[in-house]
Amino acid sequence: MDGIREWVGSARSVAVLTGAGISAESGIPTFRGPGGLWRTYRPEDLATPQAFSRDPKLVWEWYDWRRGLIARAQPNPGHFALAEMERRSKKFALITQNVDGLHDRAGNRNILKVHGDIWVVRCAACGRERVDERASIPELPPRCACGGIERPGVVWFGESLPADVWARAEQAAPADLFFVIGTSAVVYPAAGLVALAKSAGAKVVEINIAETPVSGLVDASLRGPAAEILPGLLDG
Ligand code: BJW
Ligand code: ZN
Repeated sequence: MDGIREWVGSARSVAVLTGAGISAESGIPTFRGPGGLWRTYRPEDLATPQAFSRDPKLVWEWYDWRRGLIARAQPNPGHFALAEMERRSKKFALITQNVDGLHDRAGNRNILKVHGDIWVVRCAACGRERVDERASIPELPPRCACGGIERPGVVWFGESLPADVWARAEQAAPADLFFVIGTSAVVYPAAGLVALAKSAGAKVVEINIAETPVSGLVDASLRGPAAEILPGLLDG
């Protein structure tokens, strides 16, 4: 821990990749692992463009349920520690796979949402986007002024990541210090940022309660809940 605290203190640039595990202690279910969403729901029924074309109402009901959960949740000490880390860093980028917006609510500024944002809705017909922060949308699926069906502004399997955001993530990853936090690191291309950072010479630190496919690649592994470990990296 002491060595990593020093890395945090001396790094000229820091990049962080987060996944669902950082929001677990805010009460938001992860995707994989015990209690994960994919234990109850099949990704292909809910998180693909094909699923949405087949049954937009079903997909929306699932997202509406998650919006309600997220609206009631609060950022946890892990999120707040990352906001503090950004304030203390000369150069900092927070690359997140999460769509929940808890990093924004904790106070981070340079956030790259590579899998989109659950509070954004986009017309599937004309592409118009709007922010809708209602915890529950009264009529599902919602419709655009053009008459088209709107969809959640998230990235589903088989879809490309937003090109501009992804380009900025690839630029930010080769920092002095790279944290990979609370992600199973199985979903690509996001998981590939870890190897990108490592091969560019970054010191890579993983924070996770369990081993992942990138554990063998990193310079240090901190095993435990992110909300407990992250605040400790800023002490002293
Ligand atoms: C804690 C903790 C605590 C718990 N403290 N830790 C090979 C075969 C088939 C497909 C592919 C393939 N290779 C690549 C692909 C494509 C596919 C992919 O990666 N598939 C693999 C799964 C096999 N990728 C894509 O399709 C991507 N697009 C793409 O590649 O475009 C190019 C393309 C275009 C056209 C055709 C083909 C390619 C898009 C991926 C989109 C992912 N979307 C989702 C849903 C987002 C919206 C929503 O939220 O509903 O993103 S899926 C889901 O997984 C979500 C997450 O962001 C993502 C990653 O999950 P994450 O965050 O890692 O969560 P978990 O649950 O997996 O892990 C939690 C971790 O936390 C665990 O490790 C725990 O131990 C830990 N943890 N509590 C610290 N307290
Ligand atoms: Zn429209």
